[in-house]
Amino acid sequence: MGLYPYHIFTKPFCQKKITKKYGSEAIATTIQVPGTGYVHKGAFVRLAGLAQWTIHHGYDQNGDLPMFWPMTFGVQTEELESLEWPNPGYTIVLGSNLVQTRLPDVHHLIEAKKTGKVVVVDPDFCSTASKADEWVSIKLDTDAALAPTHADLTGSYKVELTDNTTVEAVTVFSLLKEMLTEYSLETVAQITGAPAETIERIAVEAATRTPLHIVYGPSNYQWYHGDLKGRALSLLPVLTGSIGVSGGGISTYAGQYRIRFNVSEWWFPKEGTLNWVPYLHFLNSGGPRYPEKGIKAMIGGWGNPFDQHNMSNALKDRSASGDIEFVATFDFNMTTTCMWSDVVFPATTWYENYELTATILHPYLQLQEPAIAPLFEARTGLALMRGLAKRLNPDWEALLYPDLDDTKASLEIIDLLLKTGGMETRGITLDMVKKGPVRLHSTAPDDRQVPFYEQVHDRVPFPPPSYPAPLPATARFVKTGRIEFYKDEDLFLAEGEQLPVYKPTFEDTEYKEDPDALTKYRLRFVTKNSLYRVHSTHSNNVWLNELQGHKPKIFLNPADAAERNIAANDLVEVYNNRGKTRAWAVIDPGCRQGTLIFEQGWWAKYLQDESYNSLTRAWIKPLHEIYFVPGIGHRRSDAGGSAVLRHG
Ligand SMILES: Nc1nc2c(c(=O)[nH]1)N[C@H]1C(S)=C(S)[C@@H](COP(=O)(O)OP(=O)(O)OC[C@H]3O[C@@H](n4cnc5c(=O)[nH]c(N)nc54)[C@H](O)[C@@H]3O)O[C@H]1N2
Ligand SMILES: Nc1nc2c(c(=O)[nH]1)N[C@H]1C(S)=C(S)[C@@H](COP(=O)(O)OP(=O)(O)OC[C@H]3O[C@@H](n4cnc5c(=O)[nH]c(N)nc54)[C@H](O)[C@@H]3O)O[C@H]1N2
Ligand SMILES: [Mo]
Repeated sequence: MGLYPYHIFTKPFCQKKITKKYGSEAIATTIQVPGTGYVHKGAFVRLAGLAQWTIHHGYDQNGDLPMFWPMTFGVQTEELESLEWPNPGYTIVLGSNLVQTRLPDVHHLIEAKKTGKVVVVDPDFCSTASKADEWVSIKLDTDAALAPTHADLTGSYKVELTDNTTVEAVTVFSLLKEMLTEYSLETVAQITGAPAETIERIAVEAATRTPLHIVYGPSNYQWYHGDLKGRALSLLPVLTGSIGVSGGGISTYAGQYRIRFNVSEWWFPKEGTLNWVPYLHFLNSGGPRYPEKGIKAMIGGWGNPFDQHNMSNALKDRSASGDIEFVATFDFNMTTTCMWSDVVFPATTWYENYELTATILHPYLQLQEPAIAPLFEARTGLALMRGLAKRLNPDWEALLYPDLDDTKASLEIIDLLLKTGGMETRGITLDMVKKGPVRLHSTAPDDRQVPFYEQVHDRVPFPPPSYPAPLPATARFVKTGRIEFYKDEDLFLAEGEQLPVYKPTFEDTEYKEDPDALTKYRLRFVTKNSLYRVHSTHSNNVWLNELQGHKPKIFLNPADAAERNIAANDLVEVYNNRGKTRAWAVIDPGCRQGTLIFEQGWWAKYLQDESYNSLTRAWIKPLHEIYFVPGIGHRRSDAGGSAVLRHG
């Protein structure tokens, strides 16, 4: 049957005990990003629904949710596929290190230099900057001020209302132009620290060499006001007519979130109910959907939250104090999270199981096939959920293919997903994916991944659907059915954010809480992704660690180093009010003054048990609470939640 042997459950999985004491929603599960595993991650979601556990979505857990998308376009996220990268006339990459973080695809970006131009805007001379036609260094978190405009859509009009009264209305563009008078070239140069001449020249080039493609990277939007930056940057492709066309638009390349077709049949059985709770509400022990008696048990896979997630120290403290009573982890590496777990379920790797994947850069369905049988006691996610269901409730077990072995059940589920996936999977069969990757269908010609093609060419109202949410759950974000740069809800007005303005870093968060932080801590800590790891995965790979001299590194500008008497290769401590970490110094003139860059992902055991994530803090921006639809299925239509950032 492929179920786990009983001895793995010897410390009894105490779901029954916790449920009795606190209710089933006190057990929280997480599956990280959906796109890399529709079958086994789906099994977790399915049982979570049946058992009525709480579930967290990877999108806000990681801070990867780009909030300008729902605010401006009414979708969760969109992007050009990498096959479109050679097509723009002009590409501006703002804070996305594609050479490292999209390594297998980046040759397509290099192609774009042949017929177009590639500009990288980044406070760091990162690998992508080194390959670009031009690098513009700006101060951290000032991108919103950079986004300029062109065009004329101004004017004021008399508009008759349904009650026959007449009001004077001005266009959004007029308001925007008025607001932009505050952002003269000189002011923008001063805010961003980039030369006025460069800003002006790039603005003219971008406007005249269309289609324009903006790549707005996760690290850049994972700031408190990342939504404002995204709303401002969206203006550029919109005003230059670069939306809905091949090679144009704005793209955000974070993790593999995008659910590319309807997964409801497998993920959301009608017998179940899912209680989606934002991960930050869990960290803050509160929020609109936080279970009344709290979250007392965690059961997770595909992640290492005790190193990798915001406020990992809070998680450790709560586990140590007994507030979190039980942690179970499903992994094939003995990570820091496994060390903190009561039970570790040995998981299969991608070489040992069947799985169906389809990711954001690649609109293809791909079948993972086992190269070897599972080693030792390793089992798949489906086997784990079947093992738990068998011991918990025969009714739940009955909905998890009890009569089939693990391989047969996995293939049956893939077949079901393909048959019920909707327009995107129409005509695609298991036999086809067994032969190789199969392109999903889209509404653009040749099934290409060109966001908003239908909206621009066929005048279909915004937004297109965002799986797995039903359309009304996201359509309510852009009530006009159009791209919205002006937001007139009360909260936007109260915050002065009805138009995309620039707001300085930390003023609404860190400095509000501790005004002294402004003078006490003068360096800004950025934790970028490493070439040698995917987050903390491969942290324990000795060959990759050898390439790094077995040393975690911190990069800083020569002037900042000199001021502090720091020499190359010194072991330094980085600290703030919340915590500290240590690393070896690299003196790097490419790193902008005032910025400190740590390559994240080292397990705690390589950092004397001190975590880079003890310095970070995720603040909840109130506006985000109303603009996030978590992974709700088509069977449910409510929504709510929040997005997060992780820096600062
Ligand atoms: N090798 C590798 N690849 C990965 C990952 C990995 O861990 N390792 N992780 C994957 C995942 S889940 C994600 S979310 C992505 C992350 O992908 P990226 O966002 O590309 O990753 P980072 O290296 O963190 O950041 C890119 C750049 O953003 C810059 N930056 C930071 N703040 C600002 C700002 O305010 N303005 C501007 N203009 N630039 C700024 C940094 O200096 C850095 O050079 O990568 C994915 N790919
Ligand atoms: N300071 C700081 N913190 C960050 C970030 C940052 O840039 N700076 N980035 C944030 C972002 S964008 C993200 S996406 C998160 C990522 O955070 P995590 O998702 O926690 O990423 P990893 O640390 O790589 O942990 C993935 C775990 O899944 C396991 N795994 C891999 N494949 C499988 C599988 O098929 N089955 C099972 N069962 N397990 C598997 C691996 O062994 C590994 O232990 O980190 C966030 N945290
Ligand atoms: Mo991510």
